[in-house]
Amino acid sequence: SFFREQFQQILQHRLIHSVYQPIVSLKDGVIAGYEALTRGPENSPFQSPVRLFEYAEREGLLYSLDRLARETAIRGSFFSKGRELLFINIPAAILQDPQFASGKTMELLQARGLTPGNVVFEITERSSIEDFSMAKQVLEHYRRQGYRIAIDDAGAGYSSLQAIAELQPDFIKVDRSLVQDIHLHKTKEYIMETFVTFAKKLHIEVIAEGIECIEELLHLTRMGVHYGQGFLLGRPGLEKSSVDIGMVKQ
Ligand code: G
Ligand code: G
Ligand code: MN
Ligand code: NA
Repeated sequence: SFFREQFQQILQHRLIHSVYQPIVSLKDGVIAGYEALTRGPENSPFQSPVRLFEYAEREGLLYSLDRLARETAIRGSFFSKGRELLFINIPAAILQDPQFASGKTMELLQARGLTPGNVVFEITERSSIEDFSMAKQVLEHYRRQGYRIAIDDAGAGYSSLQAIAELQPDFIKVDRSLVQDIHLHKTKEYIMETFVTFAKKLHIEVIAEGIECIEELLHLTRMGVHYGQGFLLGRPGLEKSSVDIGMVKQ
C-alpha cells in the first residue's frame, strides 16, 4: 500500500531527522541538555513522530524505527561541553525485550565525544508496562552501562509512585497537563509538590514539561522544581538555544 511504501522508503533512506528542545535549570537558566524529537519527511503522512511510531508498532517495525531514531538523535546532536545531556525517547514496548540491542549507540556516542553518562533514556508513563519485572531488568542493564533514566509524562499515566521508585530513575518529567496553568489550580500544585518531595527523598531530579508562560515558570521555580522544558524556554529546533532566565523572569 501507499503507507507501507512510504514507511519503507523512510527506513531504507533514513528520511527522518531530530529536532532538539532545551532542558533548562530553573535556578540559573543553564541548559542541562536537549530532548531529541524525531520528525519524518515534511508534508508526508509520517511527519509526526506519533504517526511514525504508531505505524511502526502496528507493522512490527518498531525495532527498526527505534534504532534509526536513536542513531539519528545522536548523529545530529550538538554539545558545547561534555556534560550536557541528550534525552532520547524509548518506546515502552522495547523495554519488554532483554535483547534490546543498543546497536551502534556506543560507537556513535564516541564519535560525538559522548559517553553513556551523557544520555538519558525517557520511558513514557502513558502506556502501562506489561511485564514490569522485565522492564526493571532492562533498565538495570542500561544503568550498569552508565545510561540514565527519566520517567516521561509522569502524572498523566497509570504508574504509582511505588512503581516509579522501583524503576530508580534519575529524572521525573512531570507531564505538561499538570504544568499548564499550575498557578491557577491548587490540585495541580499539590500533585507537583508531591513529586518534588518524593523526588528529593530519593535523589531524583524533577523536570517540568510544557512551560509556556512566565506565571508557570515563576510558580514552578518557587516550588523548588529543578528543571524546565517548554515553548517559553525554547522550541524544538536544529540549533543550540540560549536562555536568559533573568530576562524571562522580568
Ligand atoms: O515532538 P512532538 O510533540 O511531535 O512529539 C510527540 C510525541 O512523540 C511525544 O510523546 C514524543 O515523546 C514522541 N517522540 C518524539 N520523538 C520520538 C522518538 O524518537 N522516539 C519515540 N519513541 N518517541 C518519540
Ligand atoms: O511525550 P513527550 O514529553 O516526549 O512530548 C514532547 C513533546 O512536547 C515535544 O514533541 C514538543 O513538541 C512538545 N512540547 C514541548 N514543549 C511544549 C510546550 O511548551 N507546549 C506544548 N503544547 N507542547 C510542548
Ligand atoms: Mn519525552
Ligand atoms: Na513528556
